[in-house]
Amino acid sequence: MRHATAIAHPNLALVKYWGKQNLKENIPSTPSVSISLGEMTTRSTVREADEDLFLFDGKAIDDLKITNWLEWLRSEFSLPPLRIESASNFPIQSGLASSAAAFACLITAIDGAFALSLDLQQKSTWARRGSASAARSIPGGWVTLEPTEVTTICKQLLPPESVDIGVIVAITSTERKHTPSTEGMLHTQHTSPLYDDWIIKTHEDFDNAVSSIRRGDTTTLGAIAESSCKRMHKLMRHADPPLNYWNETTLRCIECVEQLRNKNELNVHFSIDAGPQVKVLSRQSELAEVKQHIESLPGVINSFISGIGGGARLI
Ligand code: 2P0
Repeated sequence: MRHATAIAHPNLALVKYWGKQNLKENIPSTPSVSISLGEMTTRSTVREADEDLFLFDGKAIDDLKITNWLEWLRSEFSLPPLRIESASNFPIQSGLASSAAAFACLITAIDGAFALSLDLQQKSTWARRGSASAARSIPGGWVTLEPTEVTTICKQLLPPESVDIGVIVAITSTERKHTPSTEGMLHTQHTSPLYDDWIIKTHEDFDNAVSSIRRGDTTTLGAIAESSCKRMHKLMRHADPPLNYWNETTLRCIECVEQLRNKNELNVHFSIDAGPQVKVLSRQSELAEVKQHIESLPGVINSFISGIGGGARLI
């Protein structure tokens, strides 16, 4: 029986993606930049079986996104029925990019088990067809994802240890998010009057972020990341009806980061995805100090530090 096990990390977009230019191929409207979160890991084992079965943390689940994606993959490759066993060391579907790690891990394990011989770009494309952010979890380190007319180009801009940045992840809720990202994105792009401006500004953010990463300028990069995050959430709040992923603790974390920057003069910036969790970018030498401040806030369930991780890989 053919089988393989892979691991992958979720990624944190410093310049964010929110909106699609091609729904069928799941191609984002804008380029994005991300870092791989090495402390958070999804592990998937794929093996040939008598029928398809998907187990998450040992429990059988029915996931339409995965079923449809497998059907698409089978239209190009001859694959047997699969038993897929996955587990993550972080809460899923709560704004921590679990689907990014999941699809990057799956295509890596399937490629390994059935010798599909996919190169990095092809794996990234298949991961994107499951979840666009998953395309960025294939290379690891500092990653760019750029749309073309028909596909996306994914590149590792720099390897993991190149820039002095770490991340504190603050968990403010373990509930599943109320609006899945795809649904939230389509609703936003169809109803928010700020959408056209978002596209223009995100292209500018992308160019500026790439050059500040290359220069190792973490202050400028942090400011771009924070403003991309704020712009994305403002875009959603202007949708009709408005879309809000934050809770009271999210706001408390934001205030804390602003204080640490303005009063304590720490080089810290926040980023928040489609959920209430807060990620704080900081110099590595200041991570422990920042974590102490964040975890003392009422409502923060727990927090942990993550360095920049590698790409999706077989183990
Ligand atoms: C990102 N997010 O760039 C943005 C920022 C969340 C906020 O990509 O529809 O799960 O499956 O492509 O990739 C989350 O959306 O959405 C996401 P689909 P995905 O990381």
